[in-house]
Amino acid sequence: MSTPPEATAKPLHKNEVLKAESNYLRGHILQDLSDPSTGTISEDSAQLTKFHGVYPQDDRDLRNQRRKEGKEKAYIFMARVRVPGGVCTPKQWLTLDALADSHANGTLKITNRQAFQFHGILKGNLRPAIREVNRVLMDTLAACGDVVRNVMCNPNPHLSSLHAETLEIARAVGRHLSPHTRAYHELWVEDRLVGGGDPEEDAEPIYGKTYLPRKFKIGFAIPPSNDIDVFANDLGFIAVADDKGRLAGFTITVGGGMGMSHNQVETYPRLAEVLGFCRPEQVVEVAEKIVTVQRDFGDRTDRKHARFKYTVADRGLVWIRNEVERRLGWELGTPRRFEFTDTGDRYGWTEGPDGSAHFTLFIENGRVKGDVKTALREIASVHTGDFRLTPNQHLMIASISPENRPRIEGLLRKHGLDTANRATGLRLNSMACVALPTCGLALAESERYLPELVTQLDEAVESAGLRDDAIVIRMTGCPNGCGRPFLAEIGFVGRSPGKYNMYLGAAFNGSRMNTLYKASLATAEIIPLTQGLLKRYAAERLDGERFGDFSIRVGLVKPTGTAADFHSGPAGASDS
Ligand code: SRM
Ligand code: SF4
Repeated sequence: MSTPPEATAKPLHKNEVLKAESNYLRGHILQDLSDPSTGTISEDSAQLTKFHGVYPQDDRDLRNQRRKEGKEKAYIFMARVRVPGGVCTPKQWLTLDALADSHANGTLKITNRQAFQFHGILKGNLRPAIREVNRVLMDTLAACGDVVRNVMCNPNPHLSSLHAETLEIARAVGRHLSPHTRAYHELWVEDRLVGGGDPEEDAEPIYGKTYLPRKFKIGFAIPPSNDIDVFANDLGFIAVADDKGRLAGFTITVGGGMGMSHNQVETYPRLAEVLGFCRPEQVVEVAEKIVTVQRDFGDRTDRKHARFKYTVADRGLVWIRNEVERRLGWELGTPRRFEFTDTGDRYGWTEGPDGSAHFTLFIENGRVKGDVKTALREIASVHTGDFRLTPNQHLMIASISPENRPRIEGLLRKHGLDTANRATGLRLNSMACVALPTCGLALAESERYLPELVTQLDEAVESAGLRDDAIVIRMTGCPNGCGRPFLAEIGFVGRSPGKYNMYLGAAFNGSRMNTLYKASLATAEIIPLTQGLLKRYAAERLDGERFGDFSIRVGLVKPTGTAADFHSGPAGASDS
């Protein structure tokens, strides 16, 4: 593992020392979890438990009251269960459903990277909950932390014949880039953290002792769907078919990311750029080498500058490609042409050639609770196929056998879920991050506010005749960008309680970012302003023109951050 000379000029960030001295992610986690004097864990352990998929939080709704009462914050934990490619079994669903009630806040959150989150777990319930997750062959390892996160993949088994192969490759990449440390098993599965660890068993051949400078995100897109928002990923693979429709390989993209900080221009969201092409059997090796380039050259002195997007921006695509090829010992191919149509989900029924069927259900912001939770429990009890979490926080009940379909249709009807997908095109294309009350970084509401805002906008949508027009609207409670707001045709980013920056002009297919339209709007201003824009769009749009494109054409904003140039690799070239 080489250390670039320039990286030694500034002192390492303290997290680098913490990781190096943590004995492969053990640190003092066990002692902190066993400490009955507090409901939380120390700051150092909080950094390390992220690698185990666990975040200490507190219920922010209760902060003031607890302060007045002189009590410590209402500490709780979030645990993220990774689900490679978003596929899980009915048995796994039932286990998570029960755990949400017995050990968490009674809800399950489907994230926009095809994982599950439990919120509201008390410290004493953490280990039993995670042990139970592992019992059904799922885990929380590397769901957070400075490692490769849950690898995403388009969830639709019959959207394309490329799907099954691509899903397997995505899973192989996830397995290959999983941390090796035994600490996770000792702590959460076997419930015995052995102090020393075994240096040989623990060794991290890819990551080393200090893992990566920052989180690293990988996704697989299958055109024409860009549901995973491939350009928001550190590393993306875009499936390419040969002229017989078989998987020929992948166009590789690098350097995407959404996060920024308000008023800090040196931080910015960035679209990934096209790096090259590789064949299916080369993907795991390519992913590993790209990750090691970031391991060795990513900024370990400043965590706000530590994502791969900054390494790519600072060093340039040519340098990155040369370095990756040097490590591979062979040259990447010429990127192939790809066309994306949209970033949304295909709701409702789709049918496979074998007679099996799939039902994609709209779940607002991925929060599974109340009647929806009950319905899905009943469906999981009879379903013989699988569940697929979508990158837009929704759920596909997949591979429903012809015999079982009437029962599942009956259950959907019984709980009114057969009509959930009849919401307006605006709501069906809405996405919010979690934000309050659990997210410690939230500056404003998001998951609890966007549904209400959409309801207020729906009237204008209906009266302007836009009911069935898909318009991508996203909100986040802060500029970290979890809801990928900079890729929304209408994006809201929280600044302070009740105030949002409004962005317009992203491409419907996720290939162009939006631009700041108005800063620090109060919610009372947002509603009439957005209603007016929607009405104007309905009246003035060109035939087939998307809202994001319209915003640019009529001069509401200037376009920025386009990936359009990347859509033109030489079609059919095969030099890899
Ligand atoms: Fe995120 C941090 C929730 C997708 C960029 N994200 C957080 C934390 C863990 C807050 C924290 O660090 O204390 C949030 C937990 C809130 C809670 O109470 O649950 C959180 N992020 C989420 C989820 C659950 C949003 C959702 O509603 O679906 C998504 C979980 C995905 C998963 O399963 O792994 C989630 N986060 C994203 C995405 C979208 C994506 O990856 O496609 C992004 C933008 C893409 C990117 O990474 O650039 C994203 N999250 C961030 C950042 C900014 C990172 C940066 O380097 O710029 C943070 C803050 C940080 O890491 O310091 C963050
Ligand atoms: Fe929290 Fe900000 Fe991410 Fe929303 S965007 S979940 S507020 S970190």
